[in-house]
Amino acid sequence: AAVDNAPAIVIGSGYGGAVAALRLAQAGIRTLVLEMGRLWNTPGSDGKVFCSTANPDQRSMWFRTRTEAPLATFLWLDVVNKDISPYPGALDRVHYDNMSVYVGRGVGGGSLVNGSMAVTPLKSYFAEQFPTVDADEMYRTYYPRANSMLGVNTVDPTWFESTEWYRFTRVSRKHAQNTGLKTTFVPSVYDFAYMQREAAGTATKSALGQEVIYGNNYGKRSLDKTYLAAALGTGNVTINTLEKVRSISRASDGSWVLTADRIDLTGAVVETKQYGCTYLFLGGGSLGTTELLVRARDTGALPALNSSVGAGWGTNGNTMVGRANHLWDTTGANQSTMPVMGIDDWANADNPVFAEIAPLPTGLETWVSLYLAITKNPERASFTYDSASGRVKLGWTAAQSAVSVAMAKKLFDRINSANATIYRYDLFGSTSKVFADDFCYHPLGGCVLGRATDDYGRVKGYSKLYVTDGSLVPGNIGVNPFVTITALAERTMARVLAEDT
Ligand code: FAE
Repeated sequence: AAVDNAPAIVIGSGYGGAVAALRLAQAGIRTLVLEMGRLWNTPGSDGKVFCSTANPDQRSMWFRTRTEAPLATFLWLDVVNKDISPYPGALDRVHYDNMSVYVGRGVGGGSLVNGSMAVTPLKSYFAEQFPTVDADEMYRTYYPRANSMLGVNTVDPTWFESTEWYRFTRVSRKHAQNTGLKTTFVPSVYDFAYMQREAAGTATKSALGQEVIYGNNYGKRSLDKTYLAAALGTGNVTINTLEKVRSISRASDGSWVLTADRIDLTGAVVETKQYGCTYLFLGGGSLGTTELLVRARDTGALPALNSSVGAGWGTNGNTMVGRANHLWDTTGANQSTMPVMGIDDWANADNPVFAEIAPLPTGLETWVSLYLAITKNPERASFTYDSASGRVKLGWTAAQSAVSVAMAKKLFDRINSANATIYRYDLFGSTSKVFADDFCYHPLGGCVLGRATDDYGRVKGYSKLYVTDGSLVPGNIGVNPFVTITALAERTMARVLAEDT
Protein backbone atom coordinates (compact mmCIF):
# COMPACT_ATOMS: atom_id res chain seq x y z
CA ALA A 1 0.00 0.00 0.00
CA ALA A 2 1.12 3.51 -0.74
CA VAL A 3 2.22 5.81 2.05
CA ASP A 4 1.74 9.56 2.65
CA ASN A 5 -1.86 9.42 1.46
CA ALA A 6 -3.70 12.62 0.76
CA PRO A 7 -7.16 12.74 -0.83
CA ALA A 8 -5.74 14.83 -3.66
CA ILE A 9 -2.25 15.13 -5.09
CA VAL A 10 -1.17 17.85 -7.51
CA ILE A 11 1.99 17.32 -9.55
CA GLY A 12 3.78 20.62 -10.21
CA SER A 13 3.28 24.12 -8.79
CA GLY A 14 3.08 26.26 -11.96
CA TYR A 15 -0.13 27.91 -13.13
CA GLY A 16 -2.17 24.74 -13.62
CA GLY A 17 -0.95 23.18 -10.38
CA ALA A 18 -1.41 26.34 -8.30
CA VAL A 19 -5.02 26.86 -9.41
CA ALA A 20 -5.83 23.19 -8.70
CA ALA A 21 -4.25 23.35 -5.23
CA LEU A 22 -6.09 26.52 -4.19
CA ARG A 23 -9.51 25.44 -5.40
CA LEU A 24 -9.21 21.93 -3.90
CA ALA A 25 -8.09 23.39 -0.58
CA GLN A 26 -10.92 25.92 -0.51
CA ALA A 27 -13.34 23.04 -1.05
CA GLY A 28 -11.93 21.49 2.13
CA ILE A 29 -9.93 18.78 0.36
CA ARG A 30 -6.52 18.12 1.88
CA THR A 31 -4.00 18.44 -0.95
CA LEU A 32 -0.36 17.51 -1.38
CA VAL A 33 1.66 19.30 -4.08
CA LEU A 34 4.80 17.59 -5.36
CA GLU A 35 7.30 19.99 -6.97
CA MET A 36 10.69 18.94 -8.36
CA GLY A 37 12.22 22.41 -7.91
CA ARG A 38 13.08 24.17 -4.68
CA LEU A 39 11.22 26.75 -2.63
CA TRP A 40 12.75 30.14 -3.46
CA ASN A 41 12.60 31.93 -0.14
CA THR A 42 16.14 31.86 1.28
CA PRO A 43 18.70 34.56 0.49
CA GLY A 44 22.16 33.51 -0.67
CA SER A 45 25.39 35.02 0.63
CA ASP A 46 24.67 38.19 -1.38
CA GLY A 47 21.42 38.69 0.51
CA LYS A 48 19.32 37.92 -2.56
CA VAL A 49 17.09 34.94 -3.27
CA PHE A 50 17.67 35.03 -7.05
CA CYS A 51 20.65 36.05 -9.16
CA SER A 52 20.52 38.58 -12.01
CA THR A 53 21.09 37.92 -15.70
CA ALA A 54 24.25 40.05 -15.50
CA ASN A 55 25.88 37.89 -12.83
CA PRO A 56 24.47 34.38 -13.06
CA ASP A 57 25.57 31.86 -10.44
CA GLN A 58 24.41 28.37 -9.41
CA ARG A 59 20.91 29.70 -8.69
CA SER A 60 20.37 30.57 -12.35
CA MET A 61 19.90 27.21 -14.04
CA TRP A 62 18.75 23.67 -13.30
CA PHE A 63 21.86 21.48 -12.79
CA ARG A 64 24.28 23.01 -15.29
CA THR A 65 28.00 23.65 -15.38
CA ARG A 66 27.44 26.63 -17.69
CA THR A 67 24.45 28.88 -18.21
CA GLU A 68 22.48 28.52 -21.45
CA ALA A 69 20.93 31.96 -21.95
CA PRO A 70 18.63 32.51 -24.95
CA LEU A 71 20.98 35.09 -26.42
CA ALA A 72 24.12 33.05 -26.87
CA THR A 73 26.44 35.80 -27.99
CA PHE A 74 26.82 39.52 -28.43
CA LEU A 75 28.99 40.86 -31.25
CA TRP A 76 29.71 37.14 -31.80
CA LEU A 77 31.53 36.96 -28.47
CA ASP A 78 30.47 34.40 -25.91
CA VAL A 79 30.13 37.08 -23.25
CA VAL A 80 26.65 36.13 -22.15
CA ASN A 81 27.10 32.69 -20.60
CA LYS A 82 29.06 31.90 -17.44
CA ASP A 83 30.40 28.78 -15.75
CA ILE A 84 28.30 27.77 -12.74
CA SER A 85 28.19 24.83 -10.35
CA PRO A 86 25.33 22.32 -10.62
CA TYR A 87 22.37 23.21 -8.42
CA PRO A 88 18.55 23.14 -8.67
CA GLY A 89 18.45 26.62 -10.24
CA ALA A 90 15.28 28.40 -11.34
CA LEU A 91 15.49 28.11 -15.14
CA ASP A 92 15.78 24.88 -17.10
CA ARG A 93 16.40 24.41 -20.80
CA VAL A 94 15.14 20.99 -21.88
CA HIS A 95 16.83 19.76 -25.04
CA TYR A 96 15.02 17.73 -27.67
CA ASP A 97 16.11 17.16 -31.26
CA ASN A 98 15.78 20.50 -33.13
CA MET A 99 14.09 22.28 -30.24
CA SER A 100 14.97 23.22 -26.70
CA VAL A 101 12.33 24.46 -24.32
CA TYR A 102 12.83 26.91 -21.44
CA VAL A 103 10.81 26.15 -18.29
CA GLY A 104 10.78 27.33 -14.69
CA ARG A 105 11.76 25.06 -11.79
CA GLY A 106 10.64 25.75 -8.26
CA VAL A 107 7.54 26.55 -6.24
CA GLY A 108 5.70 28.73 -8.77
CA GLY A 109 6.98 26.99 -11.93
CA GLY A 110 7.20 29.29 -14.95
CA SER A 111 5.94 32.28 -12.94
CA LEU A 112 9.38 32.54 -11.31
CA VAL A 113 11.28 33.11 -14.54
CA ASN A 114 8.86 34.47 -17.10
CA GLY A 115 8.45 37.96 -18.52
CA SER A 116 5.20 38.63 -16.59
CA MET A 117 3.24 39.44 -19.77
CA ALA A 118 -0.36 38.66 -18.93
CA VAL A 119 -2.26 38.66 -22.19
CA THR A 120 -5.82 37.58 -22.89
CA PRO A 121 -6.08 36.31 -26.48
CA LEU A 122 -8.56 37.56 -29.04
CA LYS A 123 -11.89 35.92 -28.30
CA SER A 124 -12.26 34.86 -31.93
CA TYR A 125 -8.90 33.08 -31.88
CA PHE A 126 -9.65 31.42 -28.55
CA ALA A 127 -12.90 30.11 -30.08
CA GLU A 128 -10.99 28.86 -33.13
CA GLN A 129 -8.50 26.95 -30.96
CA PHE A 130 -11.11 25.67 -28.47
CA PRO A 131 -14.24 25.02 -30.54
CA THR A 132 -15.86 22.92 -27.81
CA VAL A 133 -15.41 25.49 -25.02
CA ASP A 134 -18.05 28.14 -24.34
CA ALA A 135 -16.02 31.26 -25.19
CA ASP A 136 -18.66 33.61 -23.76
CA GLU A 137 -18.36 31.93 -20.40
CA MET A 138 -14.54 32.04 -20.58
CA TYR A 139 -14.50 35.78 -21.26
CA ARG A 140 -17.30 36.51 -18.80
CA THR A 141 -16.10 34.38 -15.88
CA TYR A 142 -12.75 32.59 -16.12
CA TYR A 143 -10.47 35.14 -17.82
CA PRO A 144 -11.59 37.89 -15.40
CA ARG A 145 -11.10 35.48 -12.47
CA ALA A 146 -7.59 34.57 -13.65
CA ASN A 147 -6.59 38.21 -14.29
CA SER A 148 -7.78 39.31 -10.89
CA MET A 149 -6.18 36.41 -8.98
CA LEU A 150 -2.87 36.86 -10.84
CA GLY A 151 -2.76 40.58 -10.01
CA VAL A 152 -2.58 41.82 -13.59
CA ASN A 153 -1.89 45.56 -14.03
CA THR A 154 -0.79 47.91 -16.83
CA VAL A 155 1.97 50.47 -17.13
CA ASP A 156 0.98 54.11 -16.57
CA PRO A 157 1.05 55.50 -20.15
CA THR A 158 2.35 58.91 -19.00
CA TRP A 159 5.27 57.36 -17.13
CA PHE A 160 5.90 55.01 -20.05
CA GLU A 161 6.26 57.97 -22.44
CA SER A 162 8.77 59.74 -20.22
CA THR A 163 10.97 57.09 -18.62
CA GLU A 164 14.41 56.21 -19.96
CA TRP A 165 13.69 52.56 -19.00
CA TYR A 166 11.22 52.15 -21.89
CA ARG A 167 13.07 54.11 -24.54
CA PHE A 168 13.79 50.78 -26.28
CA THR A 169 10.06 50.16 -26.54
CA ARG A 170 9.28 53.63 -27.88
CA VAL A 171 11.97 53.25 -30.55
CA SER A 172 10.49 49.93 -31.69
CA ARG A 173 7.01 51.46 -31.64
CA LYS A 174 8.19 54.28 -33.90
CA HIS A 175 9.64 51.75 -36.35
CA ALA A 176 6.36 49.82 -36.33
CA GLN A 177 4.38 53.01 -36.91
CA ASN A 178 6.68 53.95 -39.82
CA THR A 179 5.69 50.57 -41.29
CA GLY A 180 1.97 51.22 -40.80
CA LEU A 181 1.74 48.57 -38.09
CA LYS A 182 -0.40 48.70 -34.97
CA THR A 183 1.12 48.46 -31.48
CA THR A 184 -0.67 47.69 -28.24
CA PHE A 185 0.17 47.85 -24.53
CA VAL A 186 0.61 44.43 -22.94
CA PRO A 187 -0.64 43.90 -19.35
CA SER A 188 1.73 42.41 -16.77
CA VAL A 189 1.92 40.80 -13.34
CA TYR A 190 4.94 42.95 -12.49
CA ASP A 191 3.85 45.69 -10.08
CA PHE A 192 4.31 48.93 -12.02
CA ALA A 193 3.95 51.06 -8.89
CA TYR A 194 6.99 49.21 -7.56
CA MET A 195 8.83 49.71 -10.87
CA GLN A 196 8.21 53.47 -10.72
CA ARG A 197 9.75 53.49 -7.24
CA GLU A 198 12.73 51.56 -8.64
CA ALA A 199 13.14 54.28 -11.27
CA ALA A 200 12.82 57.00 -8.62
CA GLY A 201 15.56 55.35 -6.57
CA THR A 202 13.30 54.64 -3.59
CA ALA A 203 13.04 50.85 -4.00
CA THR A 204 15.59 48.12 -4.64
CA LYS A 205 15.89 47.48 -8.36
CA SER A 206 14.63 44.21 -9.82
CA ALA A 207 13.03 44.74 -13.26
CA LEU A 208 15.31 47.76 -13.54
CA GLY A 209 18.22 45.69 -12.15
CA GLN A 210 18.51 43.11 -14.95
CA GLU A 211 16.49 40.48 -13.09
CA VAL A 212 14.07 38.26 -15.02
CA ILE A 213 14.82 34.83 -16.48
CA TYR A 214 16.69 33.66 -13.37
CA GLY A 215 14.01 35.11 -11.08
CA ASN A 216 12.97 38.51 -9.72
CA ASN A 217 13.77 39.42 -6.13
CA TYR A 218 11.09 42.15 -5.97
CA GLY A 219 8.12 43.54 -7.81
CA LYS A 220 6.84 40.42 -9.53
CA ARG A 221 3.57 38.80 -8.51
CA SER A 222 4.72 35.25 -9.09
CA LEU A 223 2.45 32.37 -8.06
CA ASP A 224 4.13 31.95 -4.66
CA LYS A 225 2.73 35.42 -3.83
CA THR A 226 -0.75 34.87 -5.32
CA TYR A 227 -2.43 31.48 -5.83
CA LEU A 228 0.06 29.43 -3.81
CA ALA A 229 0.11 31.84 -0.86
CA ALA A 230 -3.69 31.66 -0.78
CA ALA A 231 -3.58 27.87 -1.07
CA LEU A 232 -1.16 27.52 1.86
CA GLY A 233 -3.26 30.03 3.80
CA THR A 234 -6.19 27.60 3.85
CA GLY A 235 -4.19 25.18 5.99
CA ASN A 236 -5.20 22.34 3.66
CA VAL A 237 -2.15 22.35 1.38
CA THR A 238 1.33 20.91 1.82
CA ILE A 239 4.03 21.45 -0.79
CA ASN A 240 6.88 18.94 -0.91
CA THR A 241 9.84 20.33 -2.82
CA LEU A 242 12.76 18.70 -4.63
CA GLU A 243 10.50 15.71 -5.33
CA LYS A 244 10.18 14.62 -8.93
CA VAL A 245 7.36 12.27 -9.82
CA ARG A 246 8.84 9.53 -11.93
CA SER A 247 5.80 7.38 -12.67
CA ILE A 248 2.09 7.06 -12.06
CA SER A 249 -0.06 3.94 -11.98
CA ARG A 250 -3.37 2.78 -10.61
CA ALA A 251 -3.96 0.43 -7.67
CA SER A 252 -6.58 -2.32 -7.89
CA ASP A 253 -8.98 -0.23 -5.78
CA GLY A 254 -8.83 2.54 -8.40
CA SER A 255 -6.66 4.89 -6.35
CA TRP A 256 -3.56 6.51 -7.82
CA VAL A 257 -0.02 5.41 -6.99
CA LEU A 258 2.93 7.73 -7.60
CA THR A 259 6.65 7.07 -7.39
CA ALA A 260 8.75 10.15 -6.68
CA ASP A 261 12.48 10.72 -6.33
CA ARG A 262 13.54 13.18 -3.66
CA ILE A 263 16.82 14.86 -4.54
CA ASP A 264 19.27 16.92 -2.52
CA LEU A 265 20.88 20.19 -3.65
CA THR A 266 23.54 18.26 -5.57
CA GLY A 267 20.89 16.41 -7.54
CA ALA A 268 21.55 13.04 -5.89
CA VAL A 269 18.44 10.93 -5.26
CA VAL A 270 18.28 10.59 -1.49
CA GLU A 271 14.95 8.80 -1.25
CA THR A 272 12.39 7.16 -3.52
CA LYS A 273 8.88 7.65 -2.17
CA GLN A 274 5.50 6.16 -2.94
CA TYR A 275 2.34 8.21 -2.65
CA GLY A 276 -1.30 7.29 -2.93
CA CYS A 277 -4.35 9.47 -3.56
CA THR A 278 -7.94 9.39 -4.79
CA TYR A 279 -7.78 12.43 -7.10
CA LEU A 280 -4.71 13.15 -9.17
CA PHE A 281 -4.14 16.53 -10.85
CA LEU A 282 -1.35 16.89 -13.40
CA GLY A 283 0.23 20.35 -13.45
CA GLY A 284 3.75 19.49 -14.55
CA GLY A 285 3.43 21.73 -17.61
CA SER A 286 3.31 20.75 -21.28
CA LEU A 287 6.56 18.79 -21.03
CA GLY A 288 6.19 17.36 -17.51
CA THR A 289 2.59 16.20 -17.72
CA THR A 290 2.83 14.84 -21.25
CA GLU A 291 5.99 12.91 -20.44
CA LEU A 292 4.35 11.25 -17.41
CA LEU A 293 1.28 10.22 -19.40
CA VAL A 294 3.12 9.04 -22.52
CA ARG A 295 5.39 6.92 -20.34
CA ALA A 296 2.44 5.54 -18.36
CA ARG A 297 0.60 4.56 -21.52
CA ASP A 298 3.53 3.08 -23.40
CA THR A 299 5.02 1.12 -20.48
CA GLY A 300 1.60 -0.44 -19.91
CA ALA A 301 0.96 1.24 -16.55
CA LEU A 302 -2.10 3.10 -17.90
CA PRO A 303 -2.94 1.31 -21.15
CA ALA A 304 -6.37 2.92 -21.59
CA LEU A 305 -4.86 6.36 -22.29
CA ASN A 306 -5.74 7.21 -25.88
CA SER A 307 -3.52 7.96 -28.86
CA SER A 308 -4.01 11.72 -28.49
CA VAL A 309 -1.81 11.63 -25.38
CA GLY A 310 1.52 13.03 -26.60
CA ALA A 311 0.08 14.70 -29.69
CA GLY A 312 -0.75 18.27 -30.72
CA TRP A 313 2.40 19.94 -29.39
CA GLY A 314 3.61 23.29 -30.68
CA THR A 315 5.89 26.23 -29.82
CA ASN A 316 3.20 28.94 -29.98
CA GLY A 317 5.06 29.88 -33.17
CA ASN A 318 7.90 31.41 -31.08
CA THR A 319 10.94 32.93 -32.71
CA MET A 320 13.28 35.71 -31.52
CA VAL A 321 14.92 38.27 -33.76
CA GLY A 322 17.06 41.38 -33.37
CA ARG A 323 17.20 44.43 -35.65
CA ALA A 324 20.17 46.80 -35.91
CA ASN A 325 19.19 50.43 -35.46
CA HIS A 326 20.68 53.58 -36.93
CA LEU A 327 23.26 55.27 -34.73
CA TRP A 328 20.83 58.07 -33.85
CA ASP A 329 18.13 55.59 -32.79
CA THR A 330 19.56 54.65 -29.42
CA THR A 331 17.56 52.12 -27.42
CA GLY A 332 19.18 53.13 -24.13
CA ALA A 333 21.67 51.64 -21.69
CA ASN A 334 18.88 51.37 -19.13
CA GLN A 335 16.13 48.93 -20.06
CA SER A 336 13.38 47.41 -17.93
CA THR A 337 13.33 43.62 -18.19
CA MET A 338 9.52 43.60 -18.33
CA PRO A 339 8.05 44.05 -21.82
CA VAL A 340 4.95 46.26 -22.00
CA MET A 341 4.14 46.50 -25.70
CA GLY A 342 3.60 44.32 -28.73
CA ILE A 343 3.29 44.80 -32.47
CA ASP A 344 -0.13 43.42 -33.21
CA ASP A 345 -0.44 42.20 -36.80
CA TRP A 346 -2.60 39.21 -35.88
CA ALA A 347 -5.49 40.56 -37.97
CA ASN A 348 -3.34 40.26 -41.10
CA ALA A 349 -4.91 37.09 -42.49
CA ASP A 350 -1.98 36.50 -44.87
CA ASN A 351 0.58 36.42 -42.09
CA PRO A 352 -0.67 36.71 -38.49
CA VAL A 353 2.11 37.71 -36.06
CA PHE A 354 2.09 39.20 -32.55
CA ALA A 355 5.59 40.44 -31.71
CA GLU A 356 6.56 41.45 -28.20
CA ILE A 357 9.04 44.31 -28.00
CA ALA A 358 11.71 42.69 -25.82
CA PRO A 359 14.50 44.32 -23.82
CA LEU A 360 18.21 43.63 -24.11
CA PRO A 361 19.24 44.86 -20.68
CA THR A 362 23.03 44.87 -20.76
CA GLY A 363 23.65 48.24 -19.11
CA LEU A 364 25.25 49.48 -22.36
CA GLU A 365 23.88 51.02 -25.53
CA THR A 366 23.44 48.15 -28.01
CA TRP A 367 21.41 49.73 -30.85
CA VAL A 368 19.45 46.47 -30.88
CA SER A 369 15.69 46.20 -31.16
CA LEU A 370 14.82 42.72 -29.94
CA TYR A 371 11.51 40.90 -30.38
CA LEU A 372 9.80 37.69 -29.34
CA ALA A 373 7.47 36.92 -32.23
CA ILE A 374 4.43 34.70 -31.77
CA THR A 375 3.37 33.42 -35.18
CA LYS A 376 0.36 31.36 -36.28
CA ASN A 377 2.56 28.40 -37.11
CA PRO A 378 0.18 25.46 -37.76
CA GLU A 379 2.90 22.80 -37.35
CA ARG A 380 2.46 20.27 -34.52
CA ALA A 381 4.65 17.47 -33.17
CA SER A 382 4.21 14.43 -30.94
CA PHE A 383 6.03 12.98 -27.94
CA THR A 384 6.89 9.28 -28.12
CA TYR A 385 8.32 6.81 -25.64
CA ASP A 386 11.63 5.27 -26.65
CA SER A 387 11.77 1.92 -24.87
CA ALA A 388 15.48 1.42 -25.59
CA SER A 389 16.53 4.54 -23.68
CA GLY A 390 13.47 4.83 -21.46
CA ARG A 391 13.20 8.47 -22.58
CA VAL A 392 10.31 10.45 -23.96
CA LYS A 393 11.28 12.16 -27.20
CA LEU A 394 9.78 15.05 -29.13
CA GLY A 395 9.44 14.74 -32.92
CA TRP A 396 9.83 18.44 -33.78
CA THR A 397 11.79 19.13 -36.99
CA ALA A 398 13.91 22.04 -38.19
CA ALA A 399 11.46 22.45 -41.10
CA GLN A 400 8.69 23.07 -38.56
CA SER A 401 10.71 25.89 -36.97
CA ALA A 402 11.36 27.33 -40.42
CA VAL A 403 7.61 28.00 -40.72
CA SER A 404 7.72 30.34 -37.70
CA VAL A 405 10.86 32.02 -39.04
CA ALA A 406 9.32 32.60 -42.48
CA MET A 407 6.24 34.22 -40.92
CA ALA A 408 8.29 36.45 -38.61
CA LYS A 409 10.65 37.34 -41.46
CA LYS A 410 7.78 38.60 -43.60
CA LEU A 411 6.85 41.06 -40.87
CA PHE A 412 10.38 42.18 -39.98
CA ASP A 413 11.43 42.51 -43.62
CA ARG A 414 8.64 45.08 -43.91
CA ILE A 415 9.83 46.90 -40.77
CA ASN A 416 13.43 46.92 -42.00
CA SER A 417 12.48 48.16 -45.42
CA ALA A 418 10.28 50.97 -44.03
CA ASN A 419 13.09 52.11 -41.71
CA ALA A 420 16.12 51.35 -43.91
CA THR A 421 17.50 49.03 -41.22
CA ILE A 422 18.94 45.51 -41.23
CA TYR A 423 18.93 42.46 -38.96
CA ARG A 424 21.51 41.70 -36.25
CA TYR A 425 23.60 38.65 -37.04
CA ASP A 426 25.59 38.37 -33.82
CA LEU A 427 23.00 37.38 -31.21
CA PHE A 428 22.10 33.72 -31.61
CA GLY A 429 25.41 31.89 -31.83
CA SER A 430 26.46 31.22 -35.39
CA THR A 431 27.50 34.05 -37.70
CA SER A 432 24.52 33.76 -39.99
CA LYS A 433 21.70 33.18 -37.55
CA VAL A 434 19.21 36.04 -37.54
CA PHE A 435 16.16 34.24 -36.14
CA ALA A 436 16.32 32.00 -33.09
CA ASP A 437 14.81 28.81 -34.49
CA ASP A 438 15.96 26.29 -31.87
CA PHE A 439 14.31 27.35 -28.61
CA CYS A 440 10.92 28.35 -27.32
CA TYR A 441 9.39 29.87 -24.18
CA HIS A 442 5.81 28.75 -24.80
CA PRO A 443 5.57 24.95 -24.98
CA LEU A 444 1.89 24.12 -25.49
CA GLY A 445 -0.05 20.91 -25.98
CA GLY A 446 0.62 17.20 -25.63
CA CYS A 447 -2.67 16.44 -23.84
CA VAL A 448 -5.02 18.66 -25.77
CA LEU A 449 -8.40 19.56 -24.31
CA GLY A 450 -11.21 17.61 -25.93
CA ARG A 451 -8.82 15.05 -27.44
CA ALA A 452 -6.58 13.48 -24.76
CA THR A 453 -9.06 14.74 -22.15
CA ASP A 454 -12.74 15.56 -22.13
CA ASP A 455 -13.78 19.22 -22.46
CA TYR A 456 -12.89 19.85 -18.80
CA GLY A 457 -9.43 18.28 -18.55
CA ARG A 458 -10.58 14.87 -17.33
CA VAL A 459 -8.17 12.38 -18.87
CA LYS A 460 -9.98 9.98 -21.20
CA GLY A 461 -9.85 6.32 -20.23
CA TYR A 462 -9.62 6.90 -16.44
CA SER A 463 -11.63 8.59 -13.74
CA LYS A 464 -10.35 11.05 -11.11
CA LEU A 465 -7.33 11.93 -13.25
CA TYR A 466 -7.08 15.54 -14.49
CA VAL A 467 -4.81 17.77 -16.55
CA THR A 468 -4.82 21.47 -15.59
CA ASP A 469 -1.76 22.95 -17.31
CA GLY A 470 -0.39 24.15 -20.66
CA SER A 471 -0.56 20.68 -22.19
CA LEU A 472 -4.28 21.32 -22.76
CA VAL A 473 -3.62 24.17 -25.21
CA PRO A 474 -3.42 22.94 -28.84
CA GLY A 475 0.05 24.22 -29.70
CA ASN A 476 -0.79 27.88 -30.27
CA ILE A 477 -2.84 30.61 -28.61
CA GLY A 478 -1.52 33.69 -30.45
CA VAL A 479 -0.35 35.55 -27.32
CA ASN A 480 1.71 34.71 -24.22
CA PRO A 481 -0.07 31.75 -22.67
CA PHE A 482 -0.17 31.88 -18.86
CA VAL A 483 -3.44 33.80 -18.47
CA THR A 484 -5.16 31.27 -20.74
CA ILE A 485 -3.64 28.33 -18.84
CA THR A 486 -4.84 29.87 -15.56
CA ALA A 487 -8.33 30.60 -16.87
CA LEU A 488 -8.76 27.08 -18.29
CA ALA A 489 -7.59 25.61 -14.97
CA GLU A 490 -10.17 27.74 -13.13
CA ARG A 491 -12.84 26.40 -15.49
CA THR A 492 -11.75 22.80 -14.95
CA MET A 493 -11.67 23.15 -11.16
CA ALA A 494 -15.12 24.75 -11.02
CA ARG A 495 -16.57 21.83 -12.97
CA VAL A 496 -14.64 19.05 -11.25
CA LEU A 497 -15.41 20.30 -7.74
CA ALA A 498 -19.10 20.61 -8.62
CA GLU A 499 -19.43 17.20 -10.27
CA ASP A 500 -16.67 14.79 -9.25
CA THR A 501 -16.07 15.20 -5.53
P1 FAE B 1 4.79 25.38 -15.49
O1 FAE B 1 4.60 26.79 -15.07
O2 FAE B 1 5.95 25.04 -16.33
O3 FAE B 1 4.84 24.52 -14.15
C1 FAE B 1 5.13 23.15 -14.12
C2 FAE B 1 5.79 22.83 -12.79
O4 FAE B 1 5.79 21.42 -12.61
C3 FAE B 1 7.24 23.28 -12.70
O5 FAE B 1 7.44 23.97 -11.48
C4 FAE B 1 8.04 21.98 -12.78
O6 FAE B 1 9.25 22.03 -12.04
C5 FAE B 1 7.06 21.00 -12.16
N1 FAE B 1 7.22 19.61 -12.63
C6 FAE B 1 7.29 19.18 -13.90
N2 FAE B 1 7.38 17.84 -13.96
C7 FAE B 1 7.36 17.41 -12.67
C8 FAE B 1 7.44 16.11 -12.07
N3 FAE B 1 7.53 15.01 -12.83
N4 FAE B 1 7.43 16.04 -10.73
C9 FAE B 1 7.34 17.16 -9.96
N5 FAE B 1 7.26 18.40 -10.48
C10 FAE B 1 7.26 18.53 -11.82
O7 FAE B 1 3.50 24.81 -16.24
N6 FAE B 1 4.11 33.23 -20.55
C11 FAE B 1 3.35 34.34 -20.51
O8 FAE B 1 2.11 34.24 -20.54
N7 FAE B 1 3.92 35.59 -20.42
C12 FAE B 1 5.27 35.76 -20.41
O9 FAE B 1 5.77 36.89 -20.29
C13 FAE B 1 6.11 34.60 -20.48
N8 FAE B 1 7.46 34.71 -20.51
C14 FAE B 1 8.23 33.57 -20.40
C15 FAE B 1 9.61 33.69 -20.26
C16 FAE B 1 10.39 32.56 -20.04
C17 FAE B 1 11.88 32.69 -19.88
C18 FAE B 1 9.76 31.28 -19.96
C19 FAE B 1 10.57 30.04 -19.70
C20 FAE B 1 8.40 31.16 -20.13
C21 FAE B 1 7.62 32.29 -20.35
N9 FAE B 1 6.23 32.20 -20.47
C22 FAE B 1 5.47 33.33 -20.51
C23 FAE B 1 5.55 30.90 -20.50
C24 FAE B 1 4.84 30.56 -19.18
O10 FAE B 1 5.73 30.73 -18.09
C25 FAE B 1 4.35 29.11 -19.26
O11 FAE B 1 3.42 29.03 -20.33
C26 FAE B 1 3.67 28.65 -17.99
O12 FAE B 1 4.55 28.72 -16.88
C27 FAE B 1 3.15 27.24 -18.13
O13 FAE B 1 2.34 26.93 -17.01
P2 FAE B 1 2.06 25.44 -16.62
O14 FAE B 1 1.17 25.44 -15.43
O15 FAE B 1 1.63 24.70 -17.83
